[in-house]
Amino acid sequence: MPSSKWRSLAVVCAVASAAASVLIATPAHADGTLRGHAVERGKFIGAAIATTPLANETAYRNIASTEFNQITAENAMKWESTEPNDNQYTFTGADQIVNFATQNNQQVHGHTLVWHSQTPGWVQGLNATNMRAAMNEHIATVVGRYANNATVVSWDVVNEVFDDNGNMRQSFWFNTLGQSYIADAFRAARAADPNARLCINDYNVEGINAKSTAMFNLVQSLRAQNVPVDCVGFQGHLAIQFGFPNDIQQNMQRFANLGVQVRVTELDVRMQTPRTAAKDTTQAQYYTNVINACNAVTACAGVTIWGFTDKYSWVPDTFSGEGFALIYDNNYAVKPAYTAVHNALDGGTPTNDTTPPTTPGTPTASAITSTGATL
Ligand code: G2I
Repeated sequence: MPSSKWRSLAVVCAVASAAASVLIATPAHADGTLRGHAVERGKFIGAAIATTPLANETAYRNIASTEFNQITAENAMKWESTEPNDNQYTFTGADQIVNFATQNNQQVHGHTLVWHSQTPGWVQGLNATNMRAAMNEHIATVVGRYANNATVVSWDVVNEVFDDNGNMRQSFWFNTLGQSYIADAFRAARAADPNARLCINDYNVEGINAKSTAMFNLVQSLRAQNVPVDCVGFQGHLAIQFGFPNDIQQNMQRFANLGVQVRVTELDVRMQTPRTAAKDTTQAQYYTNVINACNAVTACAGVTIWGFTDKYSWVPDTFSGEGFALIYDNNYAVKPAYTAVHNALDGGTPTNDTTPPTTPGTPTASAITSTGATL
């Protein structure tokens, strides 16, 4: 299903891939950015970006622009940010993210349209008729704003619709509108931007369990009813003390077999404090495992990390006594987890290869196709 947005990505990838293929001539696995190696694989590597450090810190901007080819707004596109009052829209933060991405040849995944959290009280108190109208109008306005913007390619249409047991979450959306709000939201998003890829997103669905099976059944059912669900997002908020979901690849593949794209949307791997070298090693292995799983599933478009520096991670604010979940430390130094992501994308293991680089030749034509690289 070609679209202007998806075609434009193919061009981006072809250009970036040509540049990246020059990098291959440098010492094996020793350098290259995450995004360079991701493009070679036809995948994206992304980060959630916060608007305040983006505006204020050069180091933050430099890493955000050079290492990642995909961005998700950590908070700036949520309902409370974009429509804090009924029909009063503010796109300052959202536009800041989108403009940064455009300048840096990155693509934006819109997060998120319909969620029980970070949605203003005025929405939560509406009656059913007015709530459904407000939801449809919000989606039409927010998605519509970027419908002709080639940078914004996909949306989390609904977020976290299940509770931890895999039942429908008893949110104000569900309690007021019933389950039909989910199909309505997807249809409204498709109407607002026929070319955007539309995702359902949740946490604790990385492995095969009751919740991911409920997600599987819902996606299958929605698609059987021609509801335009294009993609499933596995958030990937992992913790080393809980073990790794070793069936993540198998789980992603069963969704892929439904015909949807899959992606890891909010990856981080927290640990209990204090941080130790041993915990860093375990954390790095988790990052490796996730990237390897995405690499192994053709329908996996890429992996987005939920931030990149521990300095701005949401984890310590939410989980007392836990942290250090990301791939750069508080001072923007790379951690073993960075090297893990790098090498898993690069496809090799670290070597001490000191062979001088060969003279770069003419880059070969990119093998990336629009299908293989579709975000
Ligand atoms: O909770 C982790 C993520 C789970 N999946 C959906 C994501 O959207 C969610 O992201 C987090 C952000 O990383 C936090 O930054 O969502 C939180 C809200 O549920 C965000 O936290 C909020 C704080 O609660 C607010 O106090 C703060 O004003 O961030 C706001 C902006 O810094």
